[in-house]
Amino acid sequence: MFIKKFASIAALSLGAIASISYAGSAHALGFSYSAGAYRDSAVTNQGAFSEQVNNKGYTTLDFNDGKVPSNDEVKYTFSQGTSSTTAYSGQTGIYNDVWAPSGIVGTDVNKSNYLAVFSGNTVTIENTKDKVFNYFGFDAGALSVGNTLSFFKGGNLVKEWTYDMMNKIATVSSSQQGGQLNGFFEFFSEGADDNFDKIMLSQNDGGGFESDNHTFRTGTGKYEAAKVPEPSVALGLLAVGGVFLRKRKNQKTLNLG
Ligand SMILES: [Ca+2]
Ligand SMILES: [Ca+2]
Repeated sequence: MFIKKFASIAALSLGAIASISYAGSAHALGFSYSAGAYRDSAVTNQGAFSEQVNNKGYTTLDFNDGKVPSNDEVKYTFSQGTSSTTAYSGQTGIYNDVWAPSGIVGTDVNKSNYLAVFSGNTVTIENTKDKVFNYFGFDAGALSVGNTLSFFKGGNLVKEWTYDMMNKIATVSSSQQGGQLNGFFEFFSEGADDNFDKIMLSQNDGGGFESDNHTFRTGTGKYEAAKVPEPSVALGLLAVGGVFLRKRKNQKTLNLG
């Protein structure tokens, strides 16, 4: 119990450090890490999702149909013009294999299709409405040296994240991936300066850059998360409900007695 509590406090502290250390630059695109959430608590084999996945105003693309995603808000392009639907070593594409980003614990193996990017083929994600995003979250996993995530606005680089930045705070280790780390990474604008209209996923080394469950929010200026009840508040309400139930039960016993 103590160890568990300590581990969660340590994870929280690391998250806080990550947010603070990147907040000093001119374009302070915020950054946070968590193990992620499930879209449906009964389905744990689709990777981790944003806490916001079921909230209005967010778009989540899960790659599950195996096709290159496109909708009226987001467009994906591959620099080589093509992508593979078959998983074999070193292929950029959309498919499933053991390197799929895991769920919120390493033993929740992701059996769904995901996006794999290898050296020589970059994936570009653009806002199709000529608007900007102020939030992007994704399940990244089996993190490898060379994983690079770049955010742009009007062709100018806003911020770049590298393997080193992501891997040092990730905590979800997958044994089927030889202990490589996974997790849900979120990037959010602090103001108009760091809104972004383009994201590039590239890989600058031998391994792959695997990700799943990309969540976007189109919006200008500072990112404001959708209001969801804090887990502690929900637990508090449950506890209060429990007290009332017990009181009523006691009352009933007394009356009967
Ligand atoms: Ca998927
Ligand atoms: Ca990898």
